[in-house]
Amino acid sequence: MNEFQTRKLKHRFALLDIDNNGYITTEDYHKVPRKILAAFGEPATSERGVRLLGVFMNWWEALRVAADTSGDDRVSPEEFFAALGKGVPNAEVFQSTGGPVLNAIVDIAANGGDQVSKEAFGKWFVAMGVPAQEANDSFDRLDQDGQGYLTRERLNSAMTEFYTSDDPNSPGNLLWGRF
Ligand SMILES: [Ca+2]
Ligand SMILES: [Ca+2]
Repeated sequence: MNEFQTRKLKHRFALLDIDNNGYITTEDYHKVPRKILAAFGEPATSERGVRLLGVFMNWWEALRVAADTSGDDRVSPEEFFAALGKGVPNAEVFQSTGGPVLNAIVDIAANGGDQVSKEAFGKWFVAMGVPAQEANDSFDRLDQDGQGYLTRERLNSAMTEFYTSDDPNSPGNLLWGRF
């Protein structure tokens, strides 16, 4: 990994470790979707709520299988970097579970539509641990034509960029804020 990739994965790890105990565990993956549901006032028992909790658990399971080589049911920074630092094939594994997560969140954030407003984007990313100002700046970078909303497709391409691009200034690399 080059210096940029290392910084990026450290940043991503820190956000995924939402309870800040130094490891990514199932607890983090319990907390984040519940924070998102709370931000949007969506019940955990609604169809969308149940789906969100489910896709987060699938994501955790995929990450655990791919990264937890020590088998202690927690992913250390070293394990995370080893699993995701191998390049694009691993990024694709991560995306294959990230895609359903993105769709489940957009269904809530866009209230069944396809357009995520700046306010909704802010609620979403703040719930994931990004500072509010960083989330605002990230939205503005992604909304290149100033439409005031981001489509599912735009968000998906930004996420792909995050996991595959080495351009430090690409909007996708700054999706979760500056690092
Ligand atoms: Ca943690
Ligand atoms: Ca481990």
